[in-house]
Amino acid sequence: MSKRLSMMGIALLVIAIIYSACAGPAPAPAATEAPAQAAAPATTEASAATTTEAAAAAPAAQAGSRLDTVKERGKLICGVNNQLPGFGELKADGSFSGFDVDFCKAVAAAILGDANAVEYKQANSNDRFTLVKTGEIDVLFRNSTWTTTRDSAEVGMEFMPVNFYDGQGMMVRADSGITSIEDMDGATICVQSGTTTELNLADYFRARGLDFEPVVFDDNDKTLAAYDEGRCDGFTTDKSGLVASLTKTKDPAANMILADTMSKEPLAGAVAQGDPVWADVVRWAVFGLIQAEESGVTSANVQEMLASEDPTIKRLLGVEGELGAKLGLPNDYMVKVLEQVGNYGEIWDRNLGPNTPFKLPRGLNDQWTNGGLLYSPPFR
Ligand SMILES: N[C@@H](CCC(=O)N[C@@H](CS)C(=O)NCC(=O)O)C(=O)O
Repeated sequence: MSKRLSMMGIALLVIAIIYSACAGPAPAPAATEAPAQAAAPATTEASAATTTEAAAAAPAAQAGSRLDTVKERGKLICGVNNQLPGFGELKADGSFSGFDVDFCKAVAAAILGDANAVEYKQANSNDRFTLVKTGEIDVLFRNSTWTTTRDSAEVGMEFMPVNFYDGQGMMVRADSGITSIEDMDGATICVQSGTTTELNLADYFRARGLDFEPVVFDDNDKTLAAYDEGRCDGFTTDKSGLVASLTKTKDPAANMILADTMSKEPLAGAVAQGDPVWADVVRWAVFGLIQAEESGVTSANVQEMLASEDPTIKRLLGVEGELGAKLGLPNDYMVKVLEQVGNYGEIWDRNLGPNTPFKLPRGLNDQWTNGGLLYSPPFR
């Protein structure tokens, strides 16, 4: 009996050692989420505060929201792509342009009344979330897919409303005889690291019992160049990225994008977890762009619309109610955004629409009233 008890004692001791060994590293993930817990109950804070990162986060929480930092600084620091025509591109004159870039401008106009008050920082597929988390950038608008892991404490992103519903696709040479991914058993495929693309590729081929050989690079230009030089049978990325990249191939007509959609890629802006005031500002700037399109308010008619009798438009433009003030913004924040940047549809048309090389159909990125997925919660 006593032997059995002492065996139980040893077992309990072993469990305790294992538990404490496991408990040792546990604060690490908590620490990464520490800013998110700033306003959480004291018990959560207490455990997180045992870590250096949590301690470092404490003054930031006391200092207030990043909204104040941006106002004091007088400019927004926005992480964008530099290699993706139509979405985020660094031009020869040093300026950035594209669909995502215009969302940076909208947020700057909402807060500072000036769409040009933005410092752009190039964010690549491997450093983008670190830049957000360390606070080097205030917000990321860079064709980034909202996933569970990225949204979790581990990566620590707070995703904004989806600004582009995308899916992964495949580019192949037009004369390859390939008509669908099912024809690509044994293919070599150029793919970029640090992306959902790389993970989906493996899932998609494995699920269909197809073999492939990935050829991996750390940026889009290198990945595309390798494909264009004939080192790969296929080049895979988000379909938005394929359309943009096609324009950069030596002979766009010699390539084609297959119809297959390999994944869901809801692309969205992201801010760091733990600053709900900041997240709401960015979130309601994006929703404002979407609502304005639904309500028919544009850069051209926004001044006339100030006299609209439509209650949603009145609240959106700050003619009635205090919605801006509730967010820590001027009540007419959306007037500034719309005057200087336009609504979601105008941003789309300017960067991706019929008068651009991309001519993208709205598809899922149409308003819910037109059968798409764009849907702003009510402005009230
Ligand atoms: N949406 C995917 C893919 C994003 C991504 O990084 N795509 C590549 C290929 S289109 C890109 O933008 N590369 C630009 C660069 O390397 O700077 C993700 O969030 O992981």
